[in-house]
Amino acid sequence: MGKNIDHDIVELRGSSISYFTGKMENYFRLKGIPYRFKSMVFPEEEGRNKKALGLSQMPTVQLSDGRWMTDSTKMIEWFEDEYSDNPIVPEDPVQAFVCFLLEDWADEWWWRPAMHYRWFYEEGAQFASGHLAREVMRGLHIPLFVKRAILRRRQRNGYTSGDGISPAAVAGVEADVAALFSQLETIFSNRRFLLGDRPTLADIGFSGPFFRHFALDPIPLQLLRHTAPSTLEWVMRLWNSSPESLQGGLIQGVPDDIRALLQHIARGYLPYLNANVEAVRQGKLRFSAKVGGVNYTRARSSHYRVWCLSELRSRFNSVPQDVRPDLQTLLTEVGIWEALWAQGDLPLSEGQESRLPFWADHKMLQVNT
Ligand SMILES: N[C@@H](CCC(=O)N[C@@H](CS)C(=O)NCC(=O)O)C(=O)O
Repeated sequence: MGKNIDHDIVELRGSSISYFTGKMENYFRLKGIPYRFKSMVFPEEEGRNKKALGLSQMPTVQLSDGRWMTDSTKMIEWFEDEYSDNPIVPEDPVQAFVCFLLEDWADEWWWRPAMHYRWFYEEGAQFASGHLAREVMRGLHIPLFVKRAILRRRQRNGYTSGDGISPAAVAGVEADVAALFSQLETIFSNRRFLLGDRPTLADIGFSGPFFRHFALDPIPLQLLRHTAPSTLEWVMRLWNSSPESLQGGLIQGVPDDIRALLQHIARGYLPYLNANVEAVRQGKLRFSAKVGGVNYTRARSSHYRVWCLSELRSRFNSVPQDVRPDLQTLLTEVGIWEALWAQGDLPLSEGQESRLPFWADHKMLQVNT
């Protein structure tokens, strides 16, 4: 298997209902990388995470030589290099770029609606607070109902109502999710995976919002059953995949149903990324912006997501010269090109995130509460 010499088992720490932990599990299963899952327990592990990685977030991976890693995107990139058989990034550089874009969108845009469905609705909050209180807060000796209350408040303040989803934005956020479900349903009614008969990085990216949120939390799961059953099947098809699944073929080029997803990115995620850049440039901890027709109020600004935009730009710049004009045409047609470069120089700190996956400079969301 590629460069890896001893195939030692890796340890994955996180929560059994966490977005990015689920994404890593889908990846490890697909690639046949042996891993052992362990629940992260707070507050014990927080100090160690900060010391080893610069911050404490889920999941972390510990290699058999003792090194700690974080950030699902950069961890996957690292493992792809180590386990180079059956790569999950397509060979076609245009499709590869589309995969990086879809993965980033899945990670950074769908996170908030996923948290919304989990924590805004009583059914979701009951389930998730009970589960997390017992799983990751089991070391804390306070009553269960107090743990649950702490969790609800923390998650709502940090990720839903406290991250831009005022009551007036709820309908718009949910309509955005419904539009995604409908677009994916069109794709999965025709194909097994996003780009054909085998999973790619784009499918792994979308396992983040789907596997441990939309297809697990009571309200979105009900929506999926009734409005997007083929998408629900895809969630489990991906989970049930193995290295053999990576033998299937891919479609040619970028078909209309994938272009529709790119247009969706152009409507919401890119305007949001640019508004976030502006806020970080001005040193604002929070910002309000209307994107995709939805008014987000007092959303948290994120240094990490400035770096996400710069990563997308670097990805474009590393596409072979002869392919760039075609990719630029595609991105222009779907409305992404201009937005990708609209902000000029980005407000990044020196070498920001350059040590990932072994050291992180910024948490996904800036801590400011
Ligand atoms: N970009 C990171 C994001 C990881 C992340 O945000 N994880 C969430 C849980 S799924 C977390 O730990 N958030 C920090 C917190 O809630 O304190 C990745 O890809 O791994």
